[in-house]
Amino acid sequence: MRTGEKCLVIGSGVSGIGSTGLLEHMGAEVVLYDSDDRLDVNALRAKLPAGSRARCVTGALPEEIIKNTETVVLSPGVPTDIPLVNELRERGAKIIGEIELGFQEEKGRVAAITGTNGKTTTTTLVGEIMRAHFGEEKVFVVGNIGNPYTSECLKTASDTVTVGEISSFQLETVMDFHPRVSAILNITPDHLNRHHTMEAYAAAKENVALNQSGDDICVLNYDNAYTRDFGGRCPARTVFFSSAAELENGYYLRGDKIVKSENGKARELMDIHRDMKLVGMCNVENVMAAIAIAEGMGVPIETVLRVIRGFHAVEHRIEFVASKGGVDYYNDSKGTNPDAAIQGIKAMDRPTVLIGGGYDKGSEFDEWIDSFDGKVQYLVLIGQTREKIAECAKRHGFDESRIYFADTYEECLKRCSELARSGDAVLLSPACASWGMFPNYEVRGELFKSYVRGL
Ligand code: UMA
Repeated sequence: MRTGEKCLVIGSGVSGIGSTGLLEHMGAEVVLYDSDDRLDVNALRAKLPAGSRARCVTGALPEEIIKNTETVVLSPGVPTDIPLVNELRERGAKIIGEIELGFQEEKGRVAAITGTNGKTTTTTLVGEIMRAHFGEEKVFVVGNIGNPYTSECLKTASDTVTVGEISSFQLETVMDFHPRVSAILNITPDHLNRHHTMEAYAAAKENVALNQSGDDICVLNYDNAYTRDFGGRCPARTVFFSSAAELENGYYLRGDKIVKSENGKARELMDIHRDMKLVGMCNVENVMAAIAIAEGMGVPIETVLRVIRGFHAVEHRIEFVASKGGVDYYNDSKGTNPDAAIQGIKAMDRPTVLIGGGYDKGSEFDEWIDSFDGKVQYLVLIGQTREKIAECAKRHGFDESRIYFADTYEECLKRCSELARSGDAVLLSPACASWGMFPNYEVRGELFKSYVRGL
């Protein structure tokens, strides 16, 4: 970054605030812009560090800024193909994302985790393992998990480790981003209204390994067609994990045991019931990926296994909330797409009242409904997608009289508590994003939990 370089940051959420602060530190002249004209410029300024000289603009972007901008830093939620970004690109501005900007100041080693589902659990677990080995103050956990990279990268040093949860939105705009170890946990349909095609979505995910070489490691899921196929093209040394196949080399599930195989010689590492507090096959896969990533980063296996033994579920991911009148309530607000929600329903081992619906990302719900497997007794639907889900459920033979609509989460919970019998589970696993009703899935999950506790 040149001193005085004219930079435009688009989006004034946490990523935009982090990017603006970092760019100013790098000596750039910054405009922080948000297209939402309801936002107050003074409120934006108040979010910036004291002494910031960034110009804040909301609503329409003046022509003189568009003309003078040399570098644009996009927040993850800003699509790369909107007219404004296209115009800036055509006029010769360099377009990067917030992760790329953060990486420009990275001085240590990076482990980057992407995938449609399991990112947050795996990233959190890998972060804990790294802290146990390298020390609390030597590890930074950043990215889609909610902590912008640009807010942490200046603290990195040659002996620190950054663990990043990196979304497809963030990977669309990387250029030099180069993790020592990367991982693609799985690729299934999601965010198609943003990426338009599965090919474009998968290509964005594959960018995590864009700058890796044979000296680096890419951890991939052998059971997922997209990631297995990528193994053949990936520039890094690939390490596979599998919950379904025995591998000559890699990590796999044999009965109840996770084993590590080297040239066909398998060594037992742990028992998934005795040594894991996490539930569900998705979490067995996350744990295998975390072991592969941590070993790839040089952590001794004893430390890895010790941390896994003590590790509990991440908030909002198949999280047990409370038992009320013999009914167990689970919060899986992080089930923001059908595939994630399939993992949620698979983890239930009893009759379940399922809460679904939310923002319409253009997903199809057929596979999710097929995965109900007779377990779902009632569907309580809410949000923009509720009719679409109800229609799909009926097409798949789900009894119409067992489908209910609700307008608010309060009403939803009331209905669930009436429908569930002692011994049942109530599961919030909506298969949809929370946007439109909530700013993010965390707020949705918190609200659900507060209503459950109040029952
Ligand atoms: N905006 C514009 N122009 C646009 C679009 C948006 O100005 O064309 C503005 C909005 O008005 C808003 C701001 O951009 O004020 C929001 O920016 P943002 O959506 O990038 O949100 P941030 O607060 O910066 O949060 C982002 C990630 N959000 C998204 O990817 C949508 C957070 O992931 C992430 O935790 C954070 O950066 C830190 O890295 C959330 C998410 O939902 C959790 N991720 C998706 C997912 O997990 O499925 C990918």
